[in-house]
Amino acid sequence: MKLFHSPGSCSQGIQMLLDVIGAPYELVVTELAKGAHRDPAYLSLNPKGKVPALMLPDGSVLTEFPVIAYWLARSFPEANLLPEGLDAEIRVMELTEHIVSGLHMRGSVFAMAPQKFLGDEAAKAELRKHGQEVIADGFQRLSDQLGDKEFLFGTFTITDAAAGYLLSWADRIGVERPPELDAYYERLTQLTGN
Ligand SMILES: N[C@@H](CCC(=O)N[C@@H](CS)C(=O)NCC(=O)O)C(=O)O
Repeated sequence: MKLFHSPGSCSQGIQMLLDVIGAPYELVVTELAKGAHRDPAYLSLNPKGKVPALMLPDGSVLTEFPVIAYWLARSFPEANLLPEGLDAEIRVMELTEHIVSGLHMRGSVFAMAPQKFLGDEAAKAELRKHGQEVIADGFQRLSDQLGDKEFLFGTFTITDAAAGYLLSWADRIGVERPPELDAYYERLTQLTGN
């Protein structure tokens, strides 16, 4: 497998899953800051021009965080990245999807990069504030879900990898991580060679 990864981006969550699984993989650094995701060679692999992308052993390329994470979990069942049974599994998918599509795409992107959407300074500040509110609310939801468990669903699942990258952005987003998530976040950072 080859992971197309930009350090500090959401692809760090897929890197975490690969490290937890322990299967061999190659890390292909695709730095967003250098525009590597817009390189024609990269676009020929992933026309969406985003990371993460995972090249599978058969040479095909998988994109979209929840989908890559699900593929990894199902392909390496011994890593126990999903709970047993449909009812438990869909709760993991539900929160993973919320973190990626809701909190990341509709919260952190607005808070960290309002200039992608608007030029006017006041409008940008308004959008940043909206993104920060989405994230503050989301962090609280993660805290409620965690409770006194070690990971969001008890044992480590793909949802924790998504939560890990989002929590790593707290400073850049400008929202404080709730202190009750500190030990959990620290636990997550131990899991990856990032
Ligand atoms: N829906 C995608 C989102 C991926 C995404 O937004 N990745 C960001 C990095 S965290 C990216 O590649 N941004 C580059 C860009 O939008 O130009 C997924 O789930 O993988």
